[in-house]
Parts: sequence; structure tokens; C-alpha cells
Amino acid sequence: MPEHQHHRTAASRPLRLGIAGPVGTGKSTLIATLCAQLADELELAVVTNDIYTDEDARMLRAAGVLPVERIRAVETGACPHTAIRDDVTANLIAVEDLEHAFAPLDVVLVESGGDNLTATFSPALVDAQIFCIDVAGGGDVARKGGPGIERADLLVINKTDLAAHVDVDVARMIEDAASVRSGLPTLALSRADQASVGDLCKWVHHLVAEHRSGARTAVDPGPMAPHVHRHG
Ligand SMILES: Nc1nc2c(ncn2[C@@H]2O[C@H](COP(=O)(O)OP(=O)(O)O)[C@@H](O)[C@H]2O)c(=O)[nH]1
Ligand SMILES: [Mg+2]
Repeated sequence: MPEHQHHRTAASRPLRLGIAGPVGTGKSTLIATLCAQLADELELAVVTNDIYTDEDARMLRAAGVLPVERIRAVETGACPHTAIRDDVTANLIAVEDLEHAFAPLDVVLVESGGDNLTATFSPALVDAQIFCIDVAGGGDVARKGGPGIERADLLVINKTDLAAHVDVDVARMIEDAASVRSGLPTLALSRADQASVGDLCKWVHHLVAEHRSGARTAVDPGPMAPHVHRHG
């Protein structure tokens, strides 16, 4: 069976960590923050997914947090969720290219194209995934659930620095998330809150250790909500 069909992590290769969530919730920024914070301790590379462009990759290259050649863009076409879920070939090729070109890497971060609130990564592509929502999307989002919110390995409630401006109670949002997540972790994050950034880094380090020890098995959060692919 080819390696990518195993859902059990092979500790001989880097951890593959997906970041999914709706457009604008701060996925690229979260990746830039992780790169800036972890680059001294871990060897990193990034794959971005955009519908028609390589905008996220360009943003991350411009951020100067990683050597530009460690950031690859996959252009997904009309349905970005397909490329992280149903046919992950283009993403796997990009991930494996990076893993060979910059071996030995510790972590490859994969950003989803983020066209849909419920899109999640296939466990054939990533070993673990973060689902990212933000307070600007409204306090109800966490309670509404969906596969990413309920079953991603980490739920990030991002941009907590904006909570007061949009009348959102972050503590309440965390409680709502906890009530649908069966004990899985939730993190309130802001790039302006260094303690929260530290907690995010701690979570990644823990995950890397778990991956290296072979103790980790990728869990599928489940498919996205029913939807129609329009052709033509
Ligand atoms: N106030 C605030 N803005 C943020 C934060 N993180 C990201 N943003 C902004 O949110 C917007 C979308 O961020 P981006 O990372 O491109 O989101 P993506 O579409 O999910 O990749 C940008 O204008 C960011 O500067 C945060 O912690 N606080
Ligand atoms: Mg982005």
C-alpha cells in the first residue's frame, strides 16, 4: 500500500499539519506567526492552496519568515476543498517535493483554500489539522458546529483582539466550542497576544513530539456538508 494511504503516521517523515477554515479568518497570518516563532527550533516548509492565484504564497514569501523556496503554491481550480479532501494528489506532490528538497524537515504546514465553512483535510494529506474561525465571524459560529469545528485536532478562535469591537464574548465562544468538541482543545488566539501565540507554539511542539514517537494516528474529522459541484 502506498505510504499516503496509511493513516498511521510514519515518524520517518515530517509532520504534515493542515490549517483549514473560512477565507479571512487568519490562516496565512497564523502560518506566518508559526514560522516566525518556530524557525529557530524546527525546519519548516509551507504549501498554500488558492483557487486561481498564488496570493497566499506570495504574502508568506513577502512576510520574510521562511526562505521563499520553502513556500509552494497549489492552484486548485474551482473547488478548493476538493484539493485537500477528495483528490489530494497535487498537494501530496507539493508536500513530498518540499520534503525531498529540504530534508530533513520537521513540519510541513498546508493552508487550505478556505472557500467553505465546513471543508476539512483528508487524513491522507495531513497528520493533524487546525480549524480556524475568528470572532469577526460572530459569536454563534462555534455553536453551529460542523466537522472542522467539532473534530479538528485544534480549534482556533482567532483575532480575539477584535472581540470588543464586534460585541463578541470570547469566553462564551470557547464554552460553546467546548460543548461540541468532546474534549478536543480550543485556543483563543490573537497575533497581538504573545501568551496565546506561545500556547499555539507549545501545541505544535507537543504534536511534533507525538509524531516522532510514532504515537499519533491521523483522525478524519469527517466530510463537509452536502454541496453541489457546478460544471461547465
Ligand atoms: N485584528 C487582527 N487581525 C488579524 C489577525 N490575524 C489576521 N488578521 C487579519 O485578518 C485578515 C485576513 O488574514 P489572512 O491571514 O490573510 O486570512 P486567511 O484568508 O484565512 O489566510 C488580514 O487583514 C490580517 O491582517 C489577528 O490576530 N488580529
Ligand atoms: Mg490565506
